Amino acid sequence: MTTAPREQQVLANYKLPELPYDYDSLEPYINAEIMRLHHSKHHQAYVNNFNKDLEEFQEAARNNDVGKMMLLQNTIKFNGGGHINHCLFWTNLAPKDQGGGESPVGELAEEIEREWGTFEAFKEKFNAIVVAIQGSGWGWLGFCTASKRLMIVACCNQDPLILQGLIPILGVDVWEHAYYLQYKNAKLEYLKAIWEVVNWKNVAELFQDAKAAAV
Ligand code: MN3
Repeated sequence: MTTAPREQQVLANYKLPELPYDYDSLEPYINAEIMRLHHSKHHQAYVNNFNKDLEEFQEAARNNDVGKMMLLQNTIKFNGGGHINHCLFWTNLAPKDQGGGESPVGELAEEIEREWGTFEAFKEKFNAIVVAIQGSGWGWLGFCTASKRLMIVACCNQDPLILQGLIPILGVDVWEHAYYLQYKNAKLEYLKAIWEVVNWKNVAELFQDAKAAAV
């Protein structure tokens, strides 16, 4: 296999990001076993497969193999989506002693109240939409670039929210690997618990970035 000049290569060197906290630091809401497996095994697998997909895509592009390039689209969406979704998820969470679970303030809090009345009503609505996902997926709070409003959206598999015209600011992983070892079939209990470790400071920063990007 000949190697293309560097500038012609798709970057296929995505890496698993370090967690900004310890695996056991979200307990008792998410236990250390889940966090260790989720980060070091599941997310790592998305990273590895995404890099492999991109290498194959590059090879297909070099060979002008359009059929192969199109066939790779779904797996790139799946593994690349898995990578970017998890990167966001880790930063959306924080241990209690790093501000996890503290209610949003300022502009983001005002926007949530404008859309859903109260923060409590927002969480209930979010949980109701997300618990209804059939099979694997994600619950999102996203900023719609067209309406310039916040929306709660449920997505299947690893489908990135950006494909629906929304910039994600908070993602909640509702694949079974995210909760089953601790919560078993009680998905709603997991969803109720996760608010205790949401890093609203991070979500507020992403909200500001999304507004700036959508101008
Ligand atoms: Mn996951």
